[in-house]
Amino acid sequence: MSLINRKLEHVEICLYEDVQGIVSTLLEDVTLVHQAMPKLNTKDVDTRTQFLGKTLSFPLMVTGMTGGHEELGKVNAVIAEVVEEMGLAMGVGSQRVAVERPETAESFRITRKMAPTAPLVANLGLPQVTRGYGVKQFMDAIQMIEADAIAVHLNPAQELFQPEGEPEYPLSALETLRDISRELNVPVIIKESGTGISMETARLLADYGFKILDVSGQGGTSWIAVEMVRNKRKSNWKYESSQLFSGWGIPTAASIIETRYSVPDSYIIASGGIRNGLDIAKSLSLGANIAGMANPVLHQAVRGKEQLRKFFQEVAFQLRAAMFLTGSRDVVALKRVPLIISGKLKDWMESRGLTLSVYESIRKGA
Ligand code: IPR
Repeated sequence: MSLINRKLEHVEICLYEDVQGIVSTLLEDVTLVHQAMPKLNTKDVDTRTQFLGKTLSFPLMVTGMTGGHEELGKVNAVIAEVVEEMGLAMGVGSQRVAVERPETAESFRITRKMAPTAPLVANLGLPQVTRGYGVKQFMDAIQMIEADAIAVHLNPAQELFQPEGEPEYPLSALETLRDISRELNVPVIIKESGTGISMETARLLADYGFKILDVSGQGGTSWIAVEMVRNKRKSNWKYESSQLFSGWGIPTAASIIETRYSVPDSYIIASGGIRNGLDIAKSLSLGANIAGMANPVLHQAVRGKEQLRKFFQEVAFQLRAAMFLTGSRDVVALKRVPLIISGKLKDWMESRGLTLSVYESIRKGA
């Protein structure tokens, strides 16, 4: 199957197959403590934040999803136009397809045309670094959308179960990436792909100088499940194994905690199963700097700009509501709100040697 067809099939599966929320983010185990006397008016709540030197109207990035075909370019155009209008940030899908098949580059370029001022994030995979990508290919991807940063995705689980996958993750890839990053004019974001970043991985990435981390935890789109569907369609021998592992990973809430704990000065993007403004508020209160959302945006974008606009307006209202009801005047204040961590998330923390009291001081200081 060609790379372009794979791009189309991935989006089709995310839209029409059951590959969502196979396991939980564990954000349901986080309770923000209600304040009956918030000490402010709703209009005083300031949801703005800084990202890549630009101001977001509220802390949300549409994380990288697609590109590589004319039809996928149309989806990117809708998202980019609404993102620009609403003061948000946006990432594009893996640009390997456009680096290798330049005739598809327009499906990515369109994002900068439709979003001339929004923070835009380019995207390539770490496996490409192992296979010879260097500064030139990175610069191609960055210049293609005049990006403000480039995300490098880690997807060992997805590659492993992908019928045509190439799961190559030697430590030398990180060394090469560090060398490449020194030649770039924009920062590198390291992002997972739905299976989360652990404290060991976060520390390792920080040791190599990578401290902007998109946790992309478990609880949203399972890319192992996406490949499971593809394995089934192809009657591939990996089908049953991909089914067995479809719930593999670190829940998003746990991944935020692990990352903040192990790299206190990291910039954290919370993604993986973020579905509404309350999820964003909980993620920020756990220690994330902004949140990222993909699949719900895709579903609205294919229905058109007006649908997507309404969706973002509602998400912004939900975030504002959570901030108001916790007495948080701005997004930094969310880090200091009292919260209850219970259930599996509490168990997770205990098993990983993280006491609530130690974590309290870390998230408040972040
Ligand atoms: P590449 O980079 O090979 O085009 O990516 P892929 O098709 O293996 O997977 C892209 C989606 C992932 C990163 C969730």
